[in-house]
Amino acid sequence: MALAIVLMALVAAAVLFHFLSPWWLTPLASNWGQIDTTLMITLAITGAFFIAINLFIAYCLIRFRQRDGHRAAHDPENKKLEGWLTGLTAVGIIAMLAPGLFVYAAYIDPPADSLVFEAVGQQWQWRFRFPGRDGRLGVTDSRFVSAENPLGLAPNDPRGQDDVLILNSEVHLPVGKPIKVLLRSQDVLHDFYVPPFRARMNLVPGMVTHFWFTPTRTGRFEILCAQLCGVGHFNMRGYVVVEEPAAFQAWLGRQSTFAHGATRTPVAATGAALPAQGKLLAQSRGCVACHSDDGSARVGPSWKGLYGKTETLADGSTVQVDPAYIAESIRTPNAKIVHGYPAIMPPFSLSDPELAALIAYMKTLSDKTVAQAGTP
Ligand SMILES: [Cu+2]
Repeated sequence: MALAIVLMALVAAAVLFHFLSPWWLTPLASNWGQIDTTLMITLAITGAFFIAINLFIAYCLIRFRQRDGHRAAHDPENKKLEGWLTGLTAVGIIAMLAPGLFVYAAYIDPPADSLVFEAVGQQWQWRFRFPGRDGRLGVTDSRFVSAENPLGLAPNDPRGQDDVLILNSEVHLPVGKPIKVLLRSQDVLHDFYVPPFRARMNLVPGMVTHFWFTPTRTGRFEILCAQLCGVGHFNMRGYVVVEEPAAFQAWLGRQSTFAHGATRTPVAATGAALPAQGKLLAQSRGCVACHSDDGSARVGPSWKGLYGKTETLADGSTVQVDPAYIAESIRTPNAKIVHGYPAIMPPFSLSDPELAALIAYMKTLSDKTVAQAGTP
């Protein structure tokens, strides 16, 4: 009897929580109201079954409870009941799956006049690319990926020369226009997810995936990586700024093309002082996911007081943290492993100016200096 009451209370609490909870879908900011509808259909069907099954168990616990002189009878075959249960389950599953098939078919079938852009994921950052005036994206290949060419554009492809590269994690899009998103990963499985758009898609190494949506509201929306892609996964974030088409065109016009040297994170273009550029870089490239600037413990050594310090390595030897060591640790992290830390950092391809900015930033976090002249 007590168990039956607990079950009924559980059902009542779940239903109340559903209707009273403040944690509900964020307001829709794209054309994909259909995705909300399919979610609601699934929730209604699973919710109805959840209520029915729990109340049925509660009923049985009361109706068939143990009483003197009353024994339960084994009823191994009931063709009629089996028919009903099988039929009902089949109808419920078809009703949950079929709408999703139609919506998914539409989701990956962009209108012909869509604006195309590419989002590229890499542990643990987002970068973007738009076609230039020719309206076509240039060919890419992982063979061409380097510090100077982080998106791996084919250097000699004429279609790629005017491609607009956004080498930080904020991209702008025009409101009210269908947008086709091409997705590429430089390393492992990632997932481009903007919750208010109800839109997400995996980035699969070795292939280009796509979907489309039309932003219906202006605003700034967060991009999340929705596949566990390593220790910095939680920090793999970006932003989509949806704005009026004129403002979007003006923004796009201010970005650099592949041919015009838009090959690096444009921190230098901000005109900020070198340490400030380094700090921006550490945030945009995801370094801060594993390295704190206040001495607190994270996955990797903190940068507080690191510059100029003598580190003990896993093999017991020591090394002074100077510019050469920092450069090596970023470009080939497994060359020297600091004692007590796992060898999990992926190599980062930073250019020399970026490295200089990062080291300038690290210097501000330490009161130590390096004796020998070795500043790059
Ligand atoms: Cu990711």
